Amino acid sequence: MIAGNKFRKLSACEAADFITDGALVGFSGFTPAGAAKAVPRALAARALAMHNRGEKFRIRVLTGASTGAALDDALAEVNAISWRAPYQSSSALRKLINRQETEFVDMHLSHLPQMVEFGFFGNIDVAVVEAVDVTSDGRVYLSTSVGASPTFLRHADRVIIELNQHHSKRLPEMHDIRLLPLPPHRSFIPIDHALSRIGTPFAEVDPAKIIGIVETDEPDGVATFDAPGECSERIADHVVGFILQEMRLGRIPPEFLPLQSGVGNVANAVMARLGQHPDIPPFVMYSEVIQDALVDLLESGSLRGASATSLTLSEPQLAKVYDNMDFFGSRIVLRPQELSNNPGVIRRLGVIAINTVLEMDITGCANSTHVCGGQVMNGIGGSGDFTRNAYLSFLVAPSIAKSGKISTVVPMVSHVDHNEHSVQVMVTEQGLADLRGLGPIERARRIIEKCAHPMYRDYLFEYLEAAPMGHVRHDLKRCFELHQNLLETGSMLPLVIA
Ligand code: 0RQ
Repeated sequence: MIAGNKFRKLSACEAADFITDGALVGFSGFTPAGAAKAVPRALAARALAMHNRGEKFRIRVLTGASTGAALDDALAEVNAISWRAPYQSSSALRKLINRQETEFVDMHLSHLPQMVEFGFFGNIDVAVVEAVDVTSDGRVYLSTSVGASPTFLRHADRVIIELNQHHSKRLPEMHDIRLLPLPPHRSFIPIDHALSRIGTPFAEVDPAKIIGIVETDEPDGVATFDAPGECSERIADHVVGFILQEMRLGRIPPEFLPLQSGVGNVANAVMARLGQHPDIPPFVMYSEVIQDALVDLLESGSLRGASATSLTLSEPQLAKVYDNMDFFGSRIVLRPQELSNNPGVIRRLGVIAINTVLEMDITGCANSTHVCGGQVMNGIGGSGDFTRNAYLSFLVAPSIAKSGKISTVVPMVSHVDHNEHSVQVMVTEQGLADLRGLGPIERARRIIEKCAHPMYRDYLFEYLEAAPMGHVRHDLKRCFELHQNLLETGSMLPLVIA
C-alpha cells in the first residue's frame, strides 16, 4: 500500500499483465509531458518476448497527442501497436504507419475526448495514467499534462496509475479540469478569459476501477530547443511586423489578444521575438503546449499567463518552474484538450494562432501532415482547431526544404489539412501574404510573390498564367508536376537545382 491511498502497489510488469492482446488502451500524455512511461515500456518488453515465442500481441493505443520514448517509440519498435490515434511524432511508429502495419487515425485534438465519450472508438479496456497523487475516493492529481486523461479515466473499464515522484506535488495548482456533458445537454463553457478557472484541480475516477499503482521516478524527457536559425528569425520578424501593423490599424485591440503557437523552433522563435518587442503589450496565451520560451517570458513579465493542456518543458526550465511554484502556479492553467483546443472558446477569446505546415499552395490550402500526399509526418495535431477558429491565423514554413530540392509553395498541396476558407495569412522567410479579402487569382499572385523562394517563382507564375481560365485556375494535368519530379528525380525542379 502507498501512504495516503488504499490501492495495491504493482510492479510495471504486473500492471502490464492486465493488458491483453487487442485491448484498447488510453494512455496519458500530450507530447512527452505527462506520458505514461513504466507500463508501456513493460508492455513493449512483454510484446517482444511473446513475439519471439511466436505469439500475437498488439494493442490499440489512444493518447492525448504525441508521447515520449517509453510509449510510442518503445511499443512501435517491437511492432506492438495495431491502431493509433490521434497524433504521433515517433520515427519508429511513422515507419509502421507508412508501411500500413499500424492503422493511424489522424484527427483534430479537440475532437478526441468527445469521440471517446460518444463511444465512436468502442470500449476502452484499460487507462494508464501518470499522476502525482491519487486519493482513496478517486481523485487523480495529474502530472505535466491533462490531455484526454480525465476522459480515459471516466470511460476505461480498468485503470492503472503511474505515480511519478519526479514531479512537484504542487503541479495540481495549475490544473483546471472539467468534462463536457453529452449533447444536447452541453451548455455555455464559462471561459471568458484565457486564465479563467472553471473546474477542479483533479480528475475523477471510480476507485473500484483502479487495479493498482505503479511507482515511478522519471523525467518526461523533453528535448531542449536549438537556438533559432536565420530562417526562423526571419519568419518571426514577418509575423511580428504584421501584428504591429494590425495593432496600428486598430484591428488588434490595445490590450492585445491571446496567442497560440504550435510546437517547434519557428514557433519558439516567434514567441521569443514577440516577448522582447517593446511595442507589444504584456499578453496571455490560449494554446495547447507551453514550451521553453514561455517560462522566460513569464519571468520577464511580457507574458502575463498561459493556458494550455501540457507543460512541455526541458528539465532545466521545468526545474525553474518547480523551484518557484508560488510565482508560476497561478500563471499557468492546464486544461483538458477539449477545452484548451475548443473551437467555441478559441473564437470567443479571439485567439491569434501561429502554426507550422509542410507545404502551402497558391490557392491558400495547406498541408501539415503528408509528404507527397502519402507519407505521414506527425499529424494535424491542434493546428486545425486553432487555424479554423482563430481571430487571426498564420501558417508558416520555410520556403524550401532539403536544400532547395523541395519548394513548400506548390500549385496544389498533395494533401489538404487546412483549406482556403480557414487560412488567413501565409508566411515564409521570403515574406508574408495576407489573404484576407482576396479572390483566388489575387491570392495566388500574392502567395507566389511574397512566399515562394525565388528559385520557384517563375515556375509558379508560369503555371498560373498557363492554367485554364476559371474562378480558380488549375491545370489538373500539371498541378502535381513538382511532386512527380521530386518522386522521380529527388528534386522538384531538377534542371534549376542542378
Ligand atoms: O525533415 O527532419 O529530415 O530535416 O520535414 O520540418 O522544417 O524541421 O519543421 O520540425 O517544425 O515540423 C509541419 C511537420 C513541421 C510540424 C511540421 C521536412 C524537413 C524536415 C520537419 P528532416 P522542419 P518542424 C500544435 C501544432 C502539425 C501539427 C501542428 C507538424 C521535416 O510543425 O507536425 O501544427 N505540424 N501542431 O526537411 C517534404 C515538404 C517538407 C518536408 C518540410 N514540403 N516536403 N519534406 N519537410 N517541408 C501542437 C500540437 O499539436 C502538439
